[in-house]
Amino acid sequence: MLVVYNGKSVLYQAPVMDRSTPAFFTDRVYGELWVGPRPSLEWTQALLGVETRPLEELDKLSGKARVVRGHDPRVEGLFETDEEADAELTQFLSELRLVKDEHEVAQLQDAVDATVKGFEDVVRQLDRAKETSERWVEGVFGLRARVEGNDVGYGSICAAGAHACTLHWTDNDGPVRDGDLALLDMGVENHELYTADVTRTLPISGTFSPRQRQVYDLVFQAQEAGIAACRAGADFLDPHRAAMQVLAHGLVELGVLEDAEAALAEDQQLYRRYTLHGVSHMLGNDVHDCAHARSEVYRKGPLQPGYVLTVEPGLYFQPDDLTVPEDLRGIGVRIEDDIVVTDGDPINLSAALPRDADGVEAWMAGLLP
Ligand SMILES: [Mn+2]
Repeated sequence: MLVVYNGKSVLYQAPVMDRSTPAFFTDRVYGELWVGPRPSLEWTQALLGVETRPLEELDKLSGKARVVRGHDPRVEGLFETDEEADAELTQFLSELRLVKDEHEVAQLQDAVDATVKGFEDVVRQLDRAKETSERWVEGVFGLRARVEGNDVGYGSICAAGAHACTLHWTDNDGPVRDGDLALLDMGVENHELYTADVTRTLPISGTFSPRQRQVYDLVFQAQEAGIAACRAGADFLDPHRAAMQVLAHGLVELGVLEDAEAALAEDQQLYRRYTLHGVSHMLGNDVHDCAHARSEVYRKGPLQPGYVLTVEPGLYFQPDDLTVPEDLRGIGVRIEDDIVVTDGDPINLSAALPRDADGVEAWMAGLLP
């Protein structure tokens, strides 16, 4: 636990419980017999450059403090706290993380690079997934995540066929069939715990059908518009607005909506039946980073250089939705990339994974068994 007092930081850490102490045998949380060797206080202090003291000294602290709640009830009980002041601290910490420095962007790139390898692994093993289920995809990606990084950053969504229309499909127990699409939303969390968040929607056979390609191209165009809108000074919501304009007009061409402008009207928003979610969230140590930042500095604020956010438009035609042409039902497409806002053009950290339909097919052709 980190305590900040008058600008000075002290880290409280459980001491080493080696053979010199009975806790070696008895402490299931820190005892080395149970969990293996752990860093000493001196080691942590040298690594982080922060004064480090034994955890039990925490009990000597008391008085008024602000506490990040929800982690350790014992710590919450040590101090006189105020709910509003605590919430303010959590919010402050979230807002400190909005702008990423060079090191953090490099960490996110590292997480994305491992994620790209994971997607390649999955395509190489699509034949095994066809013999088994979506779980093969989840497992293959999870292997890469554990070997290259710390873990997956969030439960992988491996959604073949109509499962793509379930936004958080994580059961991943369905069949993987030629002719269907597979919507794969997966990200590696690297060793410094920064996570990627990438989605590709792949034709399982390696080739889009004409109708699938129509939907895919539309989502791609929407994403292009969204990424182009990721400019410093623009509203955080501008990428969303740009993508929704494209999707609403495209839905008319697909025969789903009759009038794009009417559908986009503030009191109508009919397109949302098929777009379902916002296009962007911040990315960092958490997949939905900075979640406690005030709305006026995050969702309703401007984009700033150093922001890293996702751009992830999608279209989802539920298999039982009678408002869409029959041949679209059960198709779900999302394309998601991780974008850095700069003083100039946005940088796509996940550009190594092709996004356009031709690029995806060519990339798959080079990997499929
Ligand atoms: Mn996302």
